Amino acid sequence: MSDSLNNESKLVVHHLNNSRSQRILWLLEELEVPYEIKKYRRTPQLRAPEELKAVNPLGTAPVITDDGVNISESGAIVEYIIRKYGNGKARPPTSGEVHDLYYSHYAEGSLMPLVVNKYILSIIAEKSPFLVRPVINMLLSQLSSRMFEPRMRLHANALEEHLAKSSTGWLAGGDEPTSADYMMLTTLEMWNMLCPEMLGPRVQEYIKRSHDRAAFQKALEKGGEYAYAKL
Ligand SMILES: N[C@@H](CCC(=O)N[C@@H](CS)C(=O)NCC(=O)O)C(=O)O
Repeated sequence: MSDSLNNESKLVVHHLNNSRSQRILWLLEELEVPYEIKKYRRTPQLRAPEELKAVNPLGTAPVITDDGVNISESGAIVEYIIRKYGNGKARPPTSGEVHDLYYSHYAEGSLMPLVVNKYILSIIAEKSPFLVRPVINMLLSQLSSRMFEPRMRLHANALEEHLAKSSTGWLAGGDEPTSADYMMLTTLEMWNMLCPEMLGPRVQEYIKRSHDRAAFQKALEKGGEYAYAKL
């Protein structure tokens, strides 16, 4: 978080194509909070452009600017927006408060690193020099099947079991998505793009349920390029 001289009155979302900032657009659409989007495009190396460093020294998205202050880290942004603009919405039922807290942190804390590491393994194989590719592929495939896949299976089973207990299909068991869902959807979308066969039917339905929401579709329309969902 950093101070800035931005005096715009409307909340600004610094949005990077094909990125986690899509979850912030979805949240703002659900809450019907007025906002502006400042769009940034990934470089050919898939990095965020340098100018994002003007609002976040780490140069990553999402970032929002509200009341002249820049806030980064999607978990912090989701919590900030719900507290300040939620107006009673996106609140879990009392019985789901602990789940809401858990999944809000688990999404970036435990699950995303696993998904990102699996993704990195897949691109190392693709980008390695042609002659050594078969050897690298073999090593990476062993690493993946011994280290990553058993762990991902544990996560996939735990998620299926949790969703089986939710009568509404949302992670905190309320009638509407809460912080847990805004945080988890993006992580699950990325996993689903990488190896959908590892995700169970309840998680697949969960992704579809989220994508079918009018607010999600509106956010998709406004945000532009997003490889993880269809308009
Ligand atoms: N844990 C951070 C992760 C931020 C992050 O890594 N964002 C990615 C987009 S999904 C990014 O900006 N990557 C571009 C880069 O690192 O150059 C969050 O949830 O906000």
